[in-house]
Amino acid sequence: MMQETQAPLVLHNYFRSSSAYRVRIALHLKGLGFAYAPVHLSRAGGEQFAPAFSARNPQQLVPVLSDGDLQISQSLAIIEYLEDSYPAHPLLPATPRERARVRQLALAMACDIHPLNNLRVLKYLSGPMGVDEPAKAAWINHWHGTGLAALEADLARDPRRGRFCFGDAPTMADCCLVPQLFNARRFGLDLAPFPTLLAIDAACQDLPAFQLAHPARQPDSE
Ligand SMILES: N[C@@H](CCC(=O)N[C@@H](CS)C(=O)NCC(=O)O)C(=O)O
Repeated sequence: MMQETQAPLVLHNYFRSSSAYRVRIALHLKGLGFAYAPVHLSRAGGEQFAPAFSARNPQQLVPVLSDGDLQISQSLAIIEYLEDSYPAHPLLPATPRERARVRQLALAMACDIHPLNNLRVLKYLSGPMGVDEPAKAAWINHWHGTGLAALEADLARDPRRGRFCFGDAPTMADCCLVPQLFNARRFGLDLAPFPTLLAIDAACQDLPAFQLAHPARQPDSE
């Protein structure tokens, strides 16, 4: 169900960006319409470095959400903004203790897994650092594997887990998990050691919001 917004929300993003994928899931879970503004991260040296985009986000990273004259970067700040502005279809649970738990899971992915395998880090490894392709692949899989193993151990024993990371409705943690697993698969990591994560991923993939947000469904998909 699409919801009217005061100013059209515009998501500056890239189909394969896992940070942008998080926000697309959140927008669709909340039923919010948005305009899709593609930013190609490698064409012409990377459109994130173009002056117009750098002015929007000096970090030169997607996603950025524009809401009228407001520009918000950082996917979790965007999701929290959506949560505060559009409380229907909540992505955080009700109590401080529960919200801390969901944020803990989301931040483990957004702060400790994703940044080590981000495009600019990989480009720096293969460029100035002179790392060859097998060593780069080992780096990617090491940091994905380490982070996902900790998440698996945590979620497997957690009684608060339900069909999703927290309970039986998707939260901000699931918005982060599905893109992170998409990335891990793309880089060829064997996910068999993470059955709990795979079960949650499967539950998410059943929901239209996650299907609509998938990289393959985006207008700039290649
Ligand atoms: N912590 C940021 C990370 C943003 C980020 O790293 N975006 C990546 C795509 S997933 C990007 O724009 N990379 C461009 C580059 O590395 O040059 C967030 O959660 O939004």
